[in-house]
Amino acid sequence: MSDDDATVNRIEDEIKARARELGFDLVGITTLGEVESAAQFDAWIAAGYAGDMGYLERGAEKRHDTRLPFEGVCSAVVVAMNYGGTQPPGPVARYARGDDYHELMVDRLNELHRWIEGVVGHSIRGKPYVDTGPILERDLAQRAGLGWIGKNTNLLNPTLGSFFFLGELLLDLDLRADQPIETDHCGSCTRCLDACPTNAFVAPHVLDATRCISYQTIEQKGSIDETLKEAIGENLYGCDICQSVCPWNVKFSKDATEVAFAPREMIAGKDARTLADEVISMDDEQFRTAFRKSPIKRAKLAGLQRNAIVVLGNSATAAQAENAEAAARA
Ligand code: B12
Ligand code: SF4
Ligand code: SF4
Repeated sequence: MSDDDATVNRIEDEIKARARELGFDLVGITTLGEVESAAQFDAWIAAGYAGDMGYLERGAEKRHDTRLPFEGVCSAVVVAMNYGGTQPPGPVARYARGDDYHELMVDRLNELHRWIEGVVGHSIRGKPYVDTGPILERDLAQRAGLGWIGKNTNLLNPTLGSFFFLGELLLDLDLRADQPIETDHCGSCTRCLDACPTNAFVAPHVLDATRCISYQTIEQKGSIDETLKEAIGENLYGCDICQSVCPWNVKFSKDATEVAFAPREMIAGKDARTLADEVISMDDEQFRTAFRKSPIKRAKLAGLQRNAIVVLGNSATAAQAENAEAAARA
């Protein structure tokens, strides 16, 4: 190994150590370039699985090559932040129970960027993204060695499961890439595919987003698909089912250490019926106060109330069924 190599290695190790100090749970480094799974992405769009998420198609070309979203960059520091898969199930997906992750992670990636500039002693072109750029983040994270893409399409890490956010700092700085995890550790397991209540997986690794509860309750702004209402069950906002059943999450999920991701009072420990009732009776001002800084703001009050009506309909049906069963037993 030359002296130059030793220096480069030291920088990478220091970057990773600093990223961990900033609260990131996983860190990997990769080079940018053509995206191996670009063809799968195109096929997915062509099949109509993106539904109304038109921004995915609009940014398709940039998603083919990770150098395109921000000109002049060649490496990425890819990070993951655990949001706590150990939390009990509930009507709100775990990722959305605390404060919004976008700004928090982007701020810290900016801090990492400034720190790297300090270490190398000159300014470096670069840009952080957390969900915010035309980048296939799971593909990039796989390439950076953070995990493998499970049959439920989530990125899974062998020591943390999949209940984490992804983000990346693109840089115009030559860095040595980590080795990707090439092995698919799903094996013959199909638990996620079998557990999905809306049958949203058309095949392993391929999700029809239009059937996904997460899409129905968060992304799409119209009415909820009639044929899916019952299967949505008590999921008021998002869905964790295909992750909760995953053996890697059952075994390796960890409590989140980031206080901003702790469930807010409005949500913590509430059952679906209680929370849906509260949402139904909210006005705009109460919604803004209850969900200040929360990812739930994305659905707006009208969207959340639309979901609450579905949940209440389903929990009424469930309660009626229980009563009917009890009456039949009496
Ligand atoms: C659009 C979107 C959605 C859509 C579509 C989801 C989907 N599976 O595509 C909806 C609204 C449904 C959604 C839901 C959720 N999302 Co989302 N979403 C995104 C977003 C913005 C883009 C994803 C995308 O481009 N999809 C297009 C498809 C084609 O890409 P893909 O699923 O990643 O598929 C790739 C691979 O699977 C591979 N591939 C295809 N076929 C095959 C076959 C084999 C054999 C292999 C190995 C690979 C492979 O190629 C594809 C292209 O690279 C990303 C952020 C980002 N910029 O990447 C977050 C992101 C993927 N979402 C995230 C989260 C947390 C969620 C939810 C868990 C939230 C929730 N609890 O409700 C659910 C999970 C649902 C699920 N099972 O995926 C995290 C995932 C973190 C992780 N550990 O993986 C991300 C990365 C956001 C972030 N920055 O943290 N999401
Ligand atoms: S998030 Fe829920 S609805 Fe979407 S694919 Fe997973 S289990 Fe199915
Ligand atoms: S449940 Fe099984 S098949 Fe699905 S992602 Fe986890 S290990 Fe893979």
